[in-house]
Amino acid sequence: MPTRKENSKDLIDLLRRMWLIRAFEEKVSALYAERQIVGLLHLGIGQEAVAVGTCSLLRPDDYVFGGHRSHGHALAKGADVNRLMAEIAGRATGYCGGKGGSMHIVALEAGFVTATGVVGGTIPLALGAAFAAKEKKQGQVAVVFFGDGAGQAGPFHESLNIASLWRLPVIFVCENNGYAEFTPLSAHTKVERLAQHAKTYDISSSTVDGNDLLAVRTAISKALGKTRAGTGPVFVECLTHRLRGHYEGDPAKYRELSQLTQWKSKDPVARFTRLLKSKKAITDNELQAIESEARSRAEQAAEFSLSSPWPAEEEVATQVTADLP
Ligand SMILES: Cc1ncc(C[n+]2csc(CCOP(=O)(O)OP(=O)(O)O)c2C)c(N)n1
Repeated sequence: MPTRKENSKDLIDLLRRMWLIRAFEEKVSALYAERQIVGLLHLGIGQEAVAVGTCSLLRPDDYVFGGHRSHGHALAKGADVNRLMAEIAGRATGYCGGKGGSMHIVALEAGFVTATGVVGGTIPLALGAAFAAKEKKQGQVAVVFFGDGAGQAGPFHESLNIASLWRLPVIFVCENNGYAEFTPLSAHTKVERLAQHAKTYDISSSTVDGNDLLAVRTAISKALGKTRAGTGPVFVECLTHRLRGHYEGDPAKYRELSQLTQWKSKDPVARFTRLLKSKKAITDNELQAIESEARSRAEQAAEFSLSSPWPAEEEVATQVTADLP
């Protein structure tokens, strides 16, 4: 743990990034409860350390891909808070003109290439970006976030095989949160650690505590060192848990209360806060300021979104297919 003098500013910045995601998603949840936001909503509350631990080490020109639970990944890569919230709220000022919604975020200027509701769907797409990065020879990498459920999908296995074979600069970040929708890991695979699959395909891998921000950063930093050096893909499995249901409104009866309580005690935001406090790297005033700044940023984004127009009727059929050059 660095001393306050060394780089407490950097550590505080990491906490600030996690708080922005937490405040953003809590605001989205509140708007959903008020029916100001509709549709399916999957929140990553409790998983912020994976997004921030990973993206805080990336270059602006690195490519990031997400899935159905990716608000945090997009924010961590630098997506605009207003445009992201507006997209989730289905407004014309959103990243995809309000037609993509929560599961289809694209924030290209931030290097967040795309997300999808198709489980495992962006894993092969990340390989495409990695292939392009390899050709360009500028040291860029592609990072793809996915859950343990995606690890049972065909494209996951095909992608690991090709990435390894072609030594593509891609980092597979598996958020193993113990559930695929309502199904516990033990009921959808015999493979308890998803990193085992990486070994099958001769890919360097590690499994880390995904609620420990610094542990995630250490693993990703090592992965980046290898990948940027041209040695091929790396697989990082982060053990974590979502503190909400699979989707907002999910009663989550499949999960024991004791399990939830246990994971709440490992909440990554509170945990990193405790660490910084124990090392006297942050004051109570600084902590308060970080939380209130994040909450007011989320409030502003909500105001921006709800005062934005809906997509125009004539826009319905646009952006449906890609225009090939
Ligand atoms: C190809 C495909 N199959 C099934 C679904 C339905 N589905 C939505 S989320 C989900 C579970 C995904 O679990 P995981 O990959 O672990 O991600 P998590 O929800 O835990 O973040 C499933 C099966 C889907 N969206 N796409």
